[in-house]
Amino acid sequence: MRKLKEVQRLGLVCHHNADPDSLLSAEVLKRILGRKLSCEILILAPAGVSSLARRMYEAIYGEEPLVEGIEELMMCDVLGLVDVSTLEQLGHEAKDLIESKFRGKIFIVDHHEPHERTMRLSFLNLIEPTSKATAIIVHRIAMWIGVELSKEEAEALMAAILHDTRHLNILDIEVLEVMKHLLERGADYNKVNRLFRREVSISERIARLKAAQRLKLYRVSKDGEDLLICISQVSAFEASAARALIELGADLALVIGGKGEDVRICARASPRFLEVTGTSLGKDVMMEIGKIVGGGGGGHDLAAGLNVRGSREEVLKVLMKVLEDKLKTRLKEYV
Ligand SMILES: [Mn+2]
Repeated sequence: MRKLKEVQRLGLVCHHNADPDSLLSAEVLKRILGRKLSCEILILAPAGVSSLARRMYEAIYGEEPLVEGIEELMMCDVLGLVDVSTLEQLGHEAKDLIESKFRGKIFIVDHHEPHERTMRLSFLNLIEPTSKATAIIVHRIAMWIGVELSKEEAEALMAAILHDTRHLNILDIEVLEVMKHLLERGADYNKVNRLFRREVSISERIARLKAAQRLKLYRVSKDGEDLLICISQVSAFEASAARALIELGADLALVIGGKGEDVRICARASPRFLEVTGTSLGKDVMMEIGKIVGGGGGGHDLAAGLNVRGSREEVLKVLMKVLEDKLKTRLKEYV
């Protein structure tokens, strides 16, 4: 604190595509230090802020986050790295700048395993790898310097903790104690929890329901295991529709979408599908279809897609053929 008293401009730096733990911890740190220091304090996100963090910030503070980039970083005398463990996480430009101009003018507030190279640049390390979120360390700083958290600050730290602990899936006594204190400070748990939920639009929900209504179901036996395959069609939101069919119980969901001659296939599989068949949707299914019908197809084992110009009927035929070859069985509709 003594060292910070002489600072004119302090920059709190968030990591690349800043998540809620980085952005909201930095914001609360800014506000609590602001009550003890007279310097200007800025939030810097030289490599951007995630949309989730931005949305949460807006819901808690009722305004857009004020974050600055590299130009403002240059103008600071001291930097605090928040939830940042390596300078690589800040992008080239910021990394080079910090290494050349901020030696000994950095402090770190973080819960990742400390990196020698970053620590060599800093005059103060508040690093606690056993803590489940940087927000926990910021909470501790508030207690040390004797600052009372406002309701908004308590909610911001709570959102950060829920994010990093995956809704308290990762838990220890420290998390529970901090959560208890945040509730006592007036944080609304239900409200914070709701911030993680994405509103699904009416058209997306209609697409999901239509996909269920129009689906063709196939039951396939493979090495004594039964697999359920669903094929359906929508005009939009095919990825969301395919995910919905997996949630309904399909092992493999293939949803065809797109307008007119532009045909898109979206495929999703359960981990069980990959286990039983050894078939990767990206490599074995979509790329194969792509070889026959042209177009760009690919993806991962459990999620893949294909874009092609043609007719839905033709693409559907090829799709069935490739699947039958891969699964070494004929697909007959289950009624
Ligand atoms: Mn974190």
